[in-house]
Amino acid sequence: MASKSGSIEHYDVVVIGAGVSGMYALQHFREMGLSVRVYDGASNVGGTWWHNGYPGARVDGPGSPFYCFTFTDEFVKDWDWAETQSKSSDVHEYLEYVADKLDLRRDIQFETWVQDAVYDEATQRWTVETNTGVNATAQYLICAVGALSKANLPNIAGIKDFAGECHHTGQWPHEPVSFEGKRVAVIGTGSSGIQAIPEIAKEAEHLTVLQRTAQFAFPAANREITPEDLADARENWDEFKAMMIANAGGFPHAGEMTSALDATPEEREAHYEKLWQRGSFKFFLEGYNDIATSEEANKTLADFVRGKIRSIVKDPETADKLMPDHFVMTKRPILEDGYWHTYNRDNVTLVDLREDPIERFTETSVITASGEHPIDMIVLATGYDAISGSMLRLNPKGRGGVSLKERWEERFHNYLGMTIGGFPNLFMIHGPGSPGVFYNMPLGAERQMGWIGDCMRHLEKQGLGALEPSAESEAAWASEVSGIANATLFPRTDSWWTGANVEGKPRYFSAYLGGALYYMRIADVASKEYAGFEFEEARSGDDAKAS
Ligand code: N01
Repeated sequence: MASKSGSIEHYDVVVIGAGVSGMYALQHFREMGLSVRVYDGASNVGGTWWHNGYPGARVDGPGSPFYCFTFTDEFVKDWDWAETQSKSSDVHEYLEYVADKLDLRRDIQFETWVQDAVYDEATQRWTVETNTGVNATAQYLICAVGALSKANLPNIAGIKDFAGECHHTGQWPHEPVSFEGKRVAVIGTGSSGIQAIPEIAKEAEHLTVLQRTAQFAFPAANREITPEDLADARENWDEFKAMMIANAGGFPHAGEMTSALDATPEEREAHYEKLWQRGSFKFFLEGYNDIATSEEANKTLADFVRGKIRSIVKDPETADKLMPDHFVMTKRPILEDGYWHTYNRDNVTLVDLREDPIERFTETSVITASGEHPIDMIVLATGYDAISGSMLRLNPKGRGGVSLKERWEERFHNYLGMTIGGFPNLFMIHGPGSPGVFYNMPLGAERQMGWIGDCMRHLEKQGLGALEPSAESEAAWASEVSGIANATLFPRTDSWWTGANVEGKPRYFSAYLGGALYYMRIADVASKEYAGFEFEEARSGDDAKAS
């Protein structure tokens, strides 16, 4: 039950973040009969979908209608998706609809930034302090803080002196941003940049793309969702759901089971061409099974895509600059809608920063080694301090006042991607050590929350007050995560998956790449009475709250 003593409110569960995961956390723990309070610094639900309103922002994955909550059939039956790669604003509308349907807002405090979260060993409770002066305690702290929410802002000489508008894609203003008649520079050619660049180019007087790493991008093949598609999804929802649960990425696809190297070059070319024409994530969900594990197989697909780029981009020098040279798929695969064609426009210049690095910004320009580019606006599509960054920004203090920054100085220690030794009763959603960004995120959040809820019930039934992983189970989990990753090509490329995009960050591949295996592993731990955890007897709840 929620209660109040002085200026402190008491709950069973405090959730930080009202994005997709935090929204579901609220619903799930409410259904369990627990008192829940959610805090979010934004003024609305949606998390990443609230902040990413940049031009061209869309679900860049297999998309609608399968990027959604699945815990009730009601939303599937009720909600009409418009396109397969839904616009950011459409996903946000869906999330608002869900928030209204479930009356979530009454338990969410918006515009409230959690400044600190401290564990009290005597009471076995977390205390959170917010910037509004509202403080709360809870037995459980759910960190639904987002895997991609802490912006990576580049520290480039003179950037602070730039006098024009400067926007990061992940902190996009809610007021309209006009590019008309402006000379715009975009830094970054990841998913956000590649979505934004074609849209900005259509409106701006001139667009200068400042590219550090050339990327592979595949046709998004966005299209309208027909009434037949929706009827099919609704009528066969149970079947689709079962496929999503069985699939490694949480989407309704049956994977290809053959090696690229078993096909003849002609067969391979025909297969790749078919997948290219179909677009979306077909290459990853229905492509050959060894693209991410065999250098030789990887090269067949990488060469195919490089050939496509050359065939679309008319100027050979520009095409040369756009040639990616890493293993395809080992940076987050990107979907594009007109990106390659954008370089055929007269108002677009590509600067390859590897050959022509940025020296500095001035009030009105960016100066690279080869000369000065006058600009009126900067768009920073420079990504995120991903996966661990938002947890470290929160920097909770666990047993003995040890901060997460101290605990994670060299490695993001965790068990099952959800719990951290020394931080009892704290659960991360989509954190390091979990499939997180490699899985359909709403579905992943539902499945993690289901496990966490069962774990809380277990504690209650056993009269236990706190749990945390042992050092041995954290070490074993780290080896399991690394063992799976090291069997692939992923760790061999610098990416935000490996932490290489943020200076000083521990450099290793921290996501669990085993797909559906992850959910079997966590279920197995639960079935073995939460093996790998250490428990403490519960102290009296009332005493705990009062002290
Ligand atoms: O960020 P990124 P993003 N100087 O890190 C460059 C998800 N997402 O926002 O590759 C110059 O991928 C950096 O260069 P490099 C999706 O999972 C989802 O685009 O590090 N350049 C890179 O080109 C995605 O993967 C959706 O050498 C600098 C770019 O900036 C993830 O979010 C939409 C630089 C950053 O690319 C992140 O994508 C969009 C510097 N100092 C994104 N610093 C939807 O589903 C960085 N770069 C809607």
